[in-house]
Amino acid sequence: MKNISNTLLKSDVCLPQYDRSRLVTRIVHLGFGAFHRAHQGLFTHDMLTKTNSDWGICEINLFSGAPLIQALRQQNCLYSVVEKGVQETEVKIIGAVTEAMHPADNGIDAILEKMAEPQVAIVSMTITEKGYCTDPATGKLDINNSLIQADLSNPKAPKSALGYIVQALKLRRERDLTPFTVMSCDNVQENGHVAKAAILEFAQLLDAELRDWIETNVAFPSTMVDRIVPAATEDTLAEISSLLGCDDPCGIACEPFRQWVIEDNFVAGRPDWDVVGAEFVQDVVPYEEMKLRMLNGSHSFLAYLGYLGGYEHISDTMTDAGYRKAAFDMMMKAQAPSLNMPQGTDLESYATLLIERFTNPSLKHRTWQIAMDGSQKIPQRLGGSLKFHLANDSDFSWLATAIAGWMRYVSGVDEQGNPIDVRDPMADMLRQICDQHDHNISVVPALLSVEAIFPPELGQNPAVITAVSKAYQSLLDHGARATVAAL
Ligand code: NAI
Ligand code: CS2
Repeated sequence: MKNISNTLLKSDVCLPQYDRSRLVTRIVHLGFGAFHRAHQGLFTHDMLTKTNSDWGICEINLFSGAPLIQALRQQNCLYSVVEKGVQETEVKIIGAVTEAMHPADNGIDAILEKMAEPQVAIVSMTITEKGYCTDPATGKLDINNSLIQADLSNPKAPKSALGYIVQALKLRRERDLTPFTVMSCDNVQENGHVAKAAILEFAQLLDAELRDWIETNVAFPSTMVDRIVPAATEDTLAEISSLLGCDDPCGIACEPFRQWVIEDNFVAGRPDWDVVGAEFVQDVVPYEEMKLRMLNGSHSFLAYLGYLGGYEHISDTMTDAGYRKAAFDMMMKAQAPSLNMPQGTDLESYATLLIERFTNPSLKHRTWQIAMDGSQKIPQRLGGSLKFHLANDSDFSWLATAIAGWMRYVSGVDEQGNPIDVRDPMADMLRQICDQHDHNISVVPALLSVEAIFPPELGQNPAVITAVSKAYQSLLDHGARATVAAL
């Protein structure tokens, strides 16, 4: 079959300009999703182009995505990334991948053995917020999570990412091998600490000595990752085919912007991603908070209120002056004041650039996609700044409106009475609460009482209940567009 590895590609499409046979699998990545392909995959590819490094990546999907892994293997582990600016489009063929595996094809043991290979130095992850099996409000391991329950009763045949990592580390310890670094690249605040805490807690339930060995020997750097990479649609794949001259089911389109700030804490070496723009720092937390609150917080605001207002894509919301102003104000008035940034950080320029990025009409980033998994996202995107405003008695109406928008959204019915396809691990429970209150304002305190999302200091706070109720009532009375315009 004609594919990216055996076809003459269009003349302006470049194959990797380095000898791929020199690559060794030193990174095992869990989560060959849209984001990783356009971010870590591309950073590694660019680094391989510029240096003599031999760091290659074995791609693994643990759950869905088996066809993607099969397709990747069929095309010699090559795939394309299309960077779409407002005017220009650039196509790159990524050569950094050495292998691709899925438990459904390769079996669990083969994956564990891969992770336990002596030269593997980093296990990285983009497994979505819910992949950490933690309670979203506290960041602690949720031992009632069904994957965790399954892995505790059968640790040699894990299902969760945590289960795979702990079992692979166990094998390495038994074989007297060096451990690997666990590097989370998910939009989770202090993602390294969350991964570490969840892994240690899980290991403790299995084997306290193993837990101590992991704590002493494994590094869990936190990272701030940024690049807008919408899920590929049929249109995206058709456009990629026409740019390449052949199909690429693994192809992905994204914005030109990219940023990666990494805590420099690795136990078995690391690639020099800094030669291609990544930053290694001692403390990632300020960067993570800035990005999660200003970018992701306003993204969630635009996702819920945009969806309810009838806007399909983030770029569509930016054509509405009310949404555009509200998003900028949310960044500057609700989120920026809550941040503690290193001296010289210009948050206003950052916010202006974010609005520009959101406006890019070439990116078809669906409000529905960002609205997904709100129960996992809201605490880290809105919770910290909400605490700041409560302590300072300052205005948080943008945050309250975002929460009210989420509440209206998870009811599962839009402003025209049409069903909403709500995707969230807590969707059924949230829907039940909404149904009990039948779109009545009393749903606000009821949803604010869900402690996995809102800790009591926020959910039971009278100022929060009042502000969210006011915004919710406005959504009921006037709809999303008017509510946003009035902010
Ligand atoms: P995606 O839906 O394309 O990929 C999700 C990946 O996570 C898949 O590989 C899937 O196999 C894996 N996964 C899902 N549930 C899992 C679980 N319970 N355990 C282990 N693996 C699981 O999504 P995409 O766009 O790649 O985003 C993934 C994550 O990357 C996001 O949740 C976010 O944390 C982070 N991210 C995404 C950005 C974007 O613009 N798409 C930008 C910055 C970060
Ligand atoms: C988005 C993010 O899907 C979402 O929740 O807010 O994936 C966003 O596109 C990225 O974090 C940008 O770096």
